[in-house]
Amino acid sequence: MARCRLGTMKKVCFFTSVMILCLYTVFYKMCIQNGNLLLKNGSNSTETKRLEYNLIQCGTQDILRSKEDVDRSNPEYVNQGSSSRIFEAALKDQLHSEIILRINNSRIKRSSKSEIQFKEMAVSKDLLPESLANGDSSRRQQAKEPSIVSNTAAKPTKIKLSLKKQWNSWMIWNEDSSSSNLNRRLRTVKNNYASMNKYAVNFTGTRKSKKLSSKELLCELKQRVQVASVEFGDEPFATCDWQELIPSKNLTQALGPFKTCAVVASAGSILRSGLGREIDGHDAVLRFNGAPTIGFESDVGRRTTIRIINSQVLSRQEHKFHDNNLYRTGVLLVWDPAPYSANLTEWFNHPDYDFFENYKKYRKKNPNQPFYIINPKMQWQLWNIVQEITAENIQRNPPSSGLMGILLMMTLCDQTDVYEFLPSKRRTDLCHYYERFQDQACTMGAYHPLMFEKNLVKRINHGTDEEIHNQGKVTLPGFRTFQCPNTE
Ligand code: NCC
Repeated sequence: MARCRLGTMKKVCFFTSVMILCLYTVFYKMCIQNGNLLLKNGSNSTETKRLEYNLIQCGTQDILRSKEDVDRSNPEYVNQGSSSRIFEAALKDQLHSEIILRINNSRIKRSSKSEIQFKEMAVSKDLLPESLANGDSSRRQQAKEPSIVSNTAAKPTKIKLSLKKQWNSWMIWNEDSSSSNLNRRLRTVKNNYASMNKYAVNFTGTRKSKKLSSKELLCELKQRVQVASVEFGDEPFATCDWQELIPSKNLTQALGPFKTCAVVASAGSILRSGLGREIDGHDAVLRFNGAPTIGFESDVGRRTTIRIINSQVLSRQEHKFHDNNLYRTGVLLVWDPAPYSANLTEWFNHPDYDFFENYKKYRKKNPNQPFYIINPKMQWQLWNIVQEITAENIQRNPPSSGLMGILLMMTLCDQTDVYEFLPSKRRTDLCHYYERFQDQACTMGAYHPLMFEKNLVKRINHGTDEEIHNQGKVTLPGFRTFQCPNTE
């Protein structure tokens, strides 16, 4: 009897083991093969590429221009001054976020942790904000995971390897990016700015019903955007003190023409690019705000021909504009957002940041360094075009310094190479190559309609996708080098 029971038990055990083995094999095959298949099938469709690109759109912070914006847009946001708080708030979001890839109604859900395998070259540990390094260890552990690529990450599984391969080859900016590509938080900020209308934007243009060709778009820029600086004699800059302060030669007389120019965006992704030598090989190099060269020469180069700064840099104490040697090199240009329809006098009486006194002070101290004030009409001429080629309402704020710099160089140079404005394969949430805080808003835009600016630049690129991928490089023709109908 006992022997019989033993026999039955042996049989049950055997069959159960076989069943488990079979189920395991079937389950394993389904997971791995379906995962790869879904991605392979998706590899031809632009929709899938777009969705794949969206995978990096998780985890956010917002760059807001002023305290006023912070209050109006969302009380929980803080500005750059407290970047560690921003950083921690964003990490909370990242930890809650899941990346969802929808392909043919199927969904592959990945936790934020697996995003680590997706980002090829993000941020190394030494770039982490001190706020994290000082936090309690369990939280630190948790917080680091979504934002750091560990060189010693556990061996990726087959599915992760497959995803990574696709990712690398698709890391090209989608020129039709829309707010659906933004995470929820950045989308909300964008919508708030689109309705806030701080500068009383009264857009009367029409949205382009058909997509303009690259050439048509270039002609719109060439014919409608006037790159100009404030000149002595323009009201209210007609008094004697201004005569001494505004450079006597205007922008285009003083600068250029150049054959080749480089525009260096300040994005963190330029770190470890080794682009320094190539950038310095251009006839003129443009940089932005407080972007340094010392200590970063191999990635960003050492020459600075022109520096565009926004009015915050000139007005806010923390930038130490008068004392920092960084600003002593090259030609300076400052811009400040003006109301959409304001004339120079109205703007002068109500600038966004009151930089005029500091401008005067700097000019008196450094009379030999050319320093221009950009005529604010340029920013809205440019904004109008970005809005017209975009199907949705963009932020009703001026474009970033980046797009203004690009337009300036297209005016002065026969060829302009722009670096890391469109993110390369090194894409990271690290806001600037010279600072430690991370904020996706720096690349995608919060206050500025930056994502839409990037769409425009992608559409007029004369370079290749490989160059965007490897060098974050876009090549743009100078306005002098092509003709447009009905003008020349
Ligand atoms: O960050 P910022 O720009 O100085 O960068 C210069 C230009 O590089 C491009 N960029 C930057 C970072 C990134 N991750 N991706 C990018 O594409 C953008 O085109 C950007 O214009 C500005 O436009 O003037 C801005 O200035 C800063 C800030 O005022 C200055 O750095 C001085 O501290 C703004 N940040 C804040 O106001 C908090 C930023 O929104 C725009």
